Amino acid sequence: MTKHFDFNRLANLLTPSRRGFLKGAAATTATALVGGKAAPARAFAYEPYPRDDDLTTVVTSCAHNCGSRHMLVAHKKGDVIVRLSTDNGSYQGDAYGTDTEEKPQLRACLRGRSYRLRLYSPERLLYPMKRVGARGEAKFKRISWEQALTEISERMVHLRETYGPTALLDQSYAGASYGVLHKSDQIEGLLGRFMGMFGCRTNSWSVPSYQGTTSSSRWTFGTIQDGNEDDAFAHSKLIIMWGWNPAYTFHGGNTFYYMRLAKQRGCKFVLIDPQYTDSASAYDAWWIPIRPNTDAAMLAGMAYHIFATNRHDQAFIDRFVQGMDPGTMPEWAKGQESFREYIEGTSDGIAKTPEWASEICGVPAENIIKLAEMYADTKPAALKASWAPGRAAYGEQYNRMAAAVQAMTGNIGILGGCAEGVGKGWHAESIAYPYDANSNIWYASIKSDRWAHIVLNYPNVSREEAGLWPRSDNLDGVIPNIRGIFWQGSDWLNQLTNINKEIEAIRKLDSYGEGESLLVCMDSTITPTGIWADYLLPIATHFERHDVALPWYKGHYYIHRPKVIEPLGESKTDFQVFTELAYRLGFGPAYNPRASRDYFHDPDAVDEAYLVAWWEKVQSHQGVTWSWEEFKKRGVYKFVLPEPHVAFRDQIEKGVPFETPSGKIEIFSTTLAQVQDWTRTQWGYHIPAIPKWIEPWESLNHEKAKEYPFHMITPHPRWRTHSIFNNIPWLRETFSQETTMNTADAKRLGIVTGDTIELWNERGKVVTPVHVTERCMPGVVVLFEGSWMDLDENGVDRSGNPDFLTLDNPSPAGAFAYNTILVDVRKSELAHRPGWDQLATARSHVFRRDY
Ligand SMILES: Nc1nc2c(c(=O)[nH]1)N[C@H]1C(S)=C(S)[C@@H](COP(=O)(O)OP(=O)(O)OC[C@H]3O[C@@H](n4cnc5c(=O)[nH]c(N)nc54)[C@H](O)[C@@H]3O)O[C@H]1N2
Ligand SMILES: Nc1nc2c(c(=O)[nH]1)N[C@H]1C(S)=C(S)[C@@H](COP(=O)(O)OP(=O)(O)OC[C@H]3O[C@@H](n4cnc5c(=O)[nH]c(N)nc54)[C@H](O)[C@@H]3O)O[C@H]1N2
Ligand code: SF4
Ligand SMILES: [Mo]
Repeated sequence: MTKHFDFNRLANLLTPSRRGFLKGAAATTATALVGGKAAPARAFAYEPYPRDDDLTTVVTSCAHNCGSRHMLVAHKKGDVIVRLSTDNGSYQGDAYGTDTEEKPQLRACLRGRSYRLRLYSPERLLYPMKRVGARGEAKFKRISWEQALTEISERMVHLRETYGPTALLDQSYAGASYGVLHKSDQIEGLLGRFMGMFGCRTNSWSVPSYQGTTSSSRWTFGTIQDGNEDDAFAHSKLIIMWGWNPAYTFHGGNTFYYMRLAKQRGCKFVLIDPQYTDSASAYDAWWIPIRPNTDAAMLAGMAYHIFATNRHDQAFIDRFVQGMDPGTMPEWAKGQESFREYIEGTSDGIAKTPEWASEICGVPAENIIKLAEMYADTKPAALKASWAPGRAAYGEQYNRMAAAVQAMTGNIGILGGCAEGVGKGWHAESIAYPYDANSNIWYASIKSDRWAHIVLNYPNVSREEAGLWPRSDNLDGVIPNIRGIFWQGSDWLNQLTNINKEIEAIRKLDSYGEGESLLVCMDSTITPTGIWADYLLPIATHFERHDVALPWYKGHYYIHRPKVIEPLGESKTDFQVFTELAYRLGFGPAYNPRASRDYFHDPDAVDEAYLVAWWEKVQSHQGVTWSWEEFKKRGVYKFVLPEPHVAFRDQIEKGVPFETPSGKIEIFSTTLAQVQDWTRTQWGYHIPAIPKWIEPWESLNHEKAKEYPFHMITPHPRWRTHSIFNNIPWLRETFSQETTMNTADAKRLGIVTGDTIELWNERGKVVTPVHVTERCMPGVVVLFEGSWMDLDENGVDRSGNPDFLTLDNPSPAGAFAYNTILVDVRKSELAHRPGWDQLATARSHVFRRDY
């Protein structure tokens, strides 16, 4: 410990009222410091309901990887938030109630509005904790920051010196991606910078959300900025929601508002989904149920019909597209198979007719034809190809096939059309901390959900199995010897595929003996992942630190996030923890150039300086005239764009080249066509140069369906952000973690709504209540991702987390196969456990008990 590191100062960080409360709690009668004098403390809950003018109002935002970013307005008394409200149109300085097409309100959903319960939840981590039982046994004791950071830094050095520069795995993810300063992320995150500078980091390169889409968008358009802003939807005449349910799964903050405008203007809606969704019922959509993961085949059938009836836009194709047909193949690839030849079967003898597609996807051929005609004949039409169908084995082929159909109808770069894809829209200025040559240094980079496979099979793992990203030095192809994991802004043990295999990998790490591996979880609450860690570090939430919020893929605004309240307990920001660890490991000043060692105790001035410098970039790049002080006063800055932002407008209207090697929309990919040795690419295995239908590993068409007759899909829950908010009582009242299944299937199995069922395959078994409905097609079961795993003594997950059933093989382009799952189902006597404690929702005894 250095002399700068003075833990006694912690006491000073506690606010007067909280210090008073603690003091009061120590004496038997509770007291609080009021005006410096001790007075009897009164819990707010028992006070008369405070009126608005008794409270201080602070504008901030909601957070996390939730599909949007809305305003939250905190109303506080002293240092306690007693109410949360949201945008009312007035905070930017406009009249109360302002809510226009150009400048809509950023009104929070139920998750955001219940955030106070997450802040003050019994699961909140307040102190550093150290494991005292076996891993996963959930026995921890409170320790000091000094002890935690000393032990962690010593163990880090030991692992790096003994097992080399790939021994520590970075599993930072998007829990805190959407702030400019306190960031968790695979590429831009604070952890990546910390571990890279430390000289020991295996990175994880594939994105669970949409790696199939990312690969597809990069190959096809050369960028993932292929999204329009949501107001563009208001100008569509036809919106095809392909595996897209924005009523549940947010994809932007005001999507539904703009879709309603489209509806009012006469837009037609179609849904392609194994389940009939609330989005479909809201817009009276034509529902086309489809066998899961067969979307690429259906799109191929549509392409066939569009070509066959000459409905394609040949002028658009000739001008903007590479490889759509023999005439648009590049010189160097003349004679290779173009998309049209594949679709017509000139190359493989199989014409991808609607009848051919119908056999695979279960949609009647006449419906495929009708949809193809609707899409090709309606201008402009938005085929919104969302991510879930691509979150599957060979998911990238679905996304590429959708891009081909979007391109052949000329629906790209025009208002009311749609080229998404990944769908990132307006470009935000996203980083306030130093992002430079020291950031994102890595010594190995693996496909994210291969870590357990690598640990279990080390060193007998091929580079293609690991999905190793190529390097140009002597670490190229070296399989990482993973000995430790840092979880920051991720609950990945609960959220990656095949959890039982992950648990086996942790057991393998255990077998190396005490001190030879290290699991650290940094979070603001105890999480299912944290239960398996050696150290739990309490992280201040975005209410307790200074930052600016970014929109999530869509939206053009910034929301100021002041420090609304002081950090609860002993919590610190991620940036404080990494900076202090970096000082202990010898690179503190380089890691956080604006900070001194004192940052661990007082981060405010440094954070402000980073944010001011960031605001200067915003002012110079984005034409904002407000001063930083004005922004802080108002709390939100909404840009008013001169016209709706439409991806690739300049390419189509002004002839600006696409960012692909050929400068065209590449349906025939230059990159893929030129690969010599697939094992030397990060993909590892062959990927065709044009989009093709490839049978997934598991589906209703597969042999295995005889043994496991149900295809499970695992969408995102409306009432949670992945695993976040699982413990919130208010939200609990609105949902149940249940399986949805079709009436005919249920009848055959003697199951009715409210029964408990078990679902299993060779990877695991889970228990949930069941909801029987006609809204789910036969042969399919729907179970939402993100429940907090809760294993019983027989290894059955009583919470109903579908990731006990998913397969950890990533698709060649890196897509996670989260929706490629066959299972069997039966009625069960086992009890479902919807939370760690159904009534209190709390696992707080885990760390409140005295070990
Ligand atoms: N079966 C199935 N599984 C899936 C999916 C699916 O479709 N099906 N979807 C996948 C997808 S798309 C995703 S994106 C992943 C999400 O996987 P995760 O990112 O692991 O999920 P979250 O529950 O959002 O976990 C984020 C964690 O970050 C913490 N956190 C939030 N803010 C901060 C902060 O400022 N600092 C720190 N240190 N921690 C913070 C939160 O408390 C939370 O525990 O799940 C994947 N899992
Ligand atoms: N409320 C809420 N919103 C969120 C999130 C959240 O956790 N909660 N997470 C955010 C994140 S990180 C992400 S990645 C996005 C994910 O966004 P999406 O991938 O768009 O969302 P999902 O909910 O997984 O699935 C959307 C629809 O696809 C359908 N579907 C599943 N498999 C198939 C298939 O094989 N074919 C077809 N045609 N349809 C299929 C499902 O039934 C569902 O109705 O959502 C974001 N928004
Ligand atoms: S959509 Fe996301 S940002 Fe908006 S209120 Fe809900 S949880 Fe918060
Ligand atoms: Mo995601």
